[in-house]
Amino acid sequence: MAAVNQHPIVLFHYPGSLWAAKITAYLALRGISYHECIQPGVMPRPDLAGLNIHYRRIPVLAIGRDIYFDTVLMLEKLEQLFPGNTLGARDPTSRALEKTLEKWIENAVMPSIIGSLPPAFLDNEQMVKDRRQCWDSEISVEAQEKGRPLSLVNLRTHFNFLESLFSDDRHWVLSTDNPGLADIHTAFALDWILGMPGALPEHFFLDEFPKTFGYLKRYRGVLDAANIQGPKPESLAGPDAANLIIESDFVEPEGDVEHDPTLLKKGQNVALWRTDESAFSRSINRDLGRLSALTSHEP
Ligand SMILES: N[C@@H](CCC(=O)N[C@@H](CS)C(=O)NCC(=O)O)C(=O)O
Repeated sequence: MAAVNQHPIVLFHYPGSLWAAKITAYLALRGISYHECIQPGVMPRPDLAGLNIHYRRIPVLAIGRDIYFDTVLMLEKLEQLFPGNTLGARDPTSRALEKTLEKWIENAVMPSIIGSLPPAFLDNEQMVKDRRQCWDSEISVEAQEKGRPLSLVNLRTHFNFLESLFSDDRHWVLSTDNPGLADIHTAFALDWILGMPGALPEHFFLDEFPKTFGYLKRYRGVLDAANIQGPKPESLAGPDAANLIIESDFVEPEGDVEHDPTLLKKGQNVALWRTDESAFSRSINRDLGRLSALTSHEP
């Protein structure tokens, strides 16, 4: 098998994608070279369908011929497969805190961020029509207007939590010298909404949470510097990205189905879909294949 850094990385994403910002930040902070294949912001995505991928979320990451869905898995793989200047915490307590922050942002902070977006953000018929296929919740300018006050109140409590974390003037979440994975988890989504002029009410948070704003400014500064100094992603058209992936070797060994509590067996035909999408989305955005591996890390 070739050394892992000889395997190309291809990131499928679109500009403005909140979750893709997390992966691009990670790659930039580590100075890892990659290719990108820019996708439409709405379905269909023929470049992915051409690779027989029906998962509808962005980003999608290929390392060699292996394709990874969901940033949780992508970050774990990049940490494992590309040793050297990794960004993850080393000791068990910090690692546990890092994971907890990842989940806190995804499950608690993210809904407040999305709910805090100005209703005008949804004044896009094509995008609203597309996202209604994916989610069961009501998506409209009116629903956004109605839900926004609660989201802003919740967002304020999240800022409050961070303000107390930074009260001792630490620079980074785990008091490290440089930003680590815990900082990417904590900052990427807040950085995304702050980068959207007028998304948060002016001075609503700024006066109350100066240390958190200082932290987010630091994060943005380090990221801007890494983007200027580091390798620029090489853009590929869909067919070129597909060829590069198909002609690459698998980067990971095939693996096994380990003690699966639902008794799935290696080699069995399976369908894969996200459980957090609408019934309609689950019925069409599902991937079919033969099960190779299933572990407690990759359930
Ligand atoms: N948990 C997923 C979330 C990905 C996600 O929701 N991405 C958004 C874009 S930022 C998305 O795909 N929305 C629906 C779409 O673009 O079709 C991850 O970590 O990768």
